[in-house]
Amino acid sequence: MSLFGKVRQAYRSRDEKEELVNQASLYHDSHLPTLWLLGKTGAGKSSLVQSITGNSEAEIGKGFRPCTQTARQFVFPESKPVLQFLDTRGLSESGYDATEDIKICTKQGHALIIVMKIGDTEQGDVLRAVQQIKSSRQINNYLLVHTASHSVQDFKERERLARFNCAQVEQTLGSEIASVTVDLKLPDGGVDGMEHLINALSEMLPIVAVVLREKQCSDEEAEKFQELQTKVLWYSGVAGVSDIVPGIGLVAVPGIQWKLLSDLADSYGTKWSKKVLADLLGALGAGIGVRYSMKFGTRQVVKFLPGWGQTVGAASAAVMSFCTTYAIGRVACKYMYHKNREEEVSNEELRELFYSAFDSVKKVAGQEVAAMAQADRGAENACDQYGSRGFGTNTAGE
Ligand SMILES: Nc1nc2c(ncn2[C@@H]2O[C@H](COP(=O)(O)OP(=O)(O)OP(=O)(O)O)[C@@H](O)[C@H]2O)c(=O)[nH]1
Ligand SMILES: [Mg+2]
Repeated sequence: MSLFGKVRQAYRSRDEKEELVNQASLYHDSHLPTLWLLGKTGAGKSSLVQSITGNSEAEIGKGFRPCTQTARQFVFPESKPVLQFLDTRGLSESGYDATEDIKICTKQGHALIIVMKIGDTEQGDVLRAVQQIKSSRQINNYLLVHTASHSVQDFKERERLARFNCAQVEQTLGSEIASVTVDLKLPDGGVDGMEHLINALSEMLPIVAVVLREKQCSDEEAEKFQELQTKVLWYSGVAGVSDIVPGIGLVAVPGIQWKLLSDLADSYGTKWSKKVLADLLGALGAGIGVRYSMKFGTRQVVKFLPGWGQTVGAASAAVMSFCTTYAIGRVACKYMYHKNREEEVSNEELRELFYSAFDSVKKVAGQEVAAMAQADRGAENACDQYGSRGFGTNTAGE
């Protein structure tokens, strides 16, 4: 885009800015990191989603939306989602064609979870689908989950059966596959092997570790943030997305960060005034560059952060937008929590929290942005492409 175009864009009207933020949200929500579940009917796919998300069977059933002829999507959480499950049906109908489902999965970071009930060695249809997915070369992360482990009491036999199915899949893939053994419905209502499963999923999609891994909160303030964390991640993702397209972030990122702060303020039963916001940003200090982020967009902030200045590409700006938005959200929560209680928090403490929050999502941001850039074959291409969908920067006649 020409310099003139960029400058014009920075002076867009409020409605236009709002529209850009909406476009970024829509784009984000249709490119969520995806866990794709593949398995025979009754293998335990829905039970797995249920165990991972903590949603009830009924909620899962209601939350699934058809997205292709053979797959349904379940986004998590339902509002402001940061992750989605793709549940494949129709495997037992001969001639399952995974092409459409592969397309959905290549839009973002993704992993294929092959679900097999332990002892069910008849896996021809599943293996044929795995073969097709492998041939597409679009999916790099695979995990095999053996379910209903407790239905085989003898431990050695359980291992033997798991190894048998593992070998079948490895033969199809032509490489080793990570696997975990779980039981999603123990007689007492419990689950076995969940921690291993979440760890394995986290290896493939870092967002899983942040959103779904159980955390020990050090105090009440951290607990309160925990409840809001997924929401903060959603805004961060939207900010990152908007910076993938050159120039958009300049307008949209400050707007998204402002929306995040307003949304969080509602949760703490408070409101931002100019003075309070200036107080918080002042506490963080110019070195962090938040002030610049709110005012000029993250691309400019890159210059102020040590170590980032050299690589001001669309991707690094997007990672910056993601991490900065998350860190602002984290710090704002702590600030509001203590302000409500009329307690003092030192600037030093806020600054340290900003940096640690920033670092804690670098991996997530990097993976999301890399996957997006890969899906769109580079930011410049993406710009042209979104232009035709109304996500672009120039309108007719400009
Ligand atoms: N004991 C036990 N039962 C399980 C386990 N996983 C699934 N089941 C049961 O198996 C049945 C089918 O599980 P679902 O999760 O609905 O299977 P699905 O793969 O979603 O099946 P479709 O939706 O038909 O493709 C349900 O009655 C579950 O309770 C498990 O790990 N242990
Ligand atoms: Mg199901």
